Amino acid sequence: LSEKTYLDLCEYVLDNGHKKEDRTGTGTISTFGYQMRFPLSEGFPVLTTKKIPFHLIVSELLWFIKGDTNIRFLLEHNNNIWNEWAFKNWVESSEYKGPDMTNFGHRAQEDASFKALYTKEMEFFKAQILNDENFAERYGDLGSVYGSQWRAWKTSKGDTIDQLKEVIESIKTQPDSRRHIVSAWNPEDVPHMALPPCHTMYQFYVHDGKLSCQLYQRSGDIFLGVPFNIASYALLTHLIAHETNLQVGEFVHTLGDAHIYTNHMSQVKEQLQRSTFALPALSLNQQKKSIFDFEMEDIQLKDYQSHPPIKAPVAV
Ligand code: UFP
Repeated sequence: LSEKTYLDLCEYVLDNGHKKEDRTGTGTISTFGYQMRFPLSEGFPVLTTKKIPFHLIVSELLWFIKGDTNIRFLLEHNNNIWNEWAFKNWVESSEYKGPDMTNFGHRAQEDASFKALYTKEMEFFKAQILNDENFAERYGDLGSVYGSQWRAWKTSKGDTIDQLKEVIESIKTQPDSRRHIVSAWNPEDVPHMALPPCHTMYQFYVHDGKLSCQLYQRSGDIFLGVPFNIASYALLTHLIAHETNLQVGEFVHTLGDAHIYTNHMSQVKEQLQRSTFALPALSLNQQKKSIFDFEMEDIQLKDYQSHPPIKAPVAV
């Protein structure tokens, strides 16, 4: 059962995790090195023990696949998951004339009156990104994020490599290859990045007419991040299997620092009390062939039944 694989990870870290401080100052319990296997033919591995907003996973993945790095596309799809990174560019620019937003992430969690100010500035920022193309070009672009690493990796010669297109081509032409890899980790960029890639690389494997994918994730927030990451890479595997005329095999998820934040403990325990529902199925528009042509409405979950969401603070 796919979901049990995730719930086992939660239990494993609750039982074996050691206390570890982290960059955000929140504190975690953590273990190093953990692997999960999700047989994708058993159903689509989205959690049923809490509701996962699947549309956010779809729009974010389509954004990566397009090679887009501007949050405008995400906002057009009501997806706010990358807003803070772009907002930071704006409030740190000389063009910004509003109230001081230094350290806005922490302050919004701790101070209700600051949170009201911040929310107002963020709403203004989002409206500007959507309504003013020029503003969006100046402040909506996140630069080195997955879209550029996957589709336009910068080389020392000054040109770019489309890793995603090349890996799809190599799956089609040399399925047995052991080199079907997409890398997001660029040691030259890392020192200047606010968030170095969590999904450092992934590899595909073809056997018996089935496509499998393994992700190496250097750091995983087990309660909030990992459930999204599982669904996202499962979807990517389905899309690439669709384009390459293969069935889906397994998604193998390898975690480096696998941690539960100390302020997520009660939420994890609550979730572990819940029973699972049968996994939903994924339905892809069969008229579309290339993954580069897929749009939101071409990707649907059928019969997704789940328990309600569980709220938890994001570590910032
Ligand atoms: N994180 C995830 N999945 C993601 C993502 C971030 O779990 O897709 F982008 C979590 C892991 C960690 C934090 O808790 O975000 C990143 O912090 P750090 O760079 O210090 O590992």
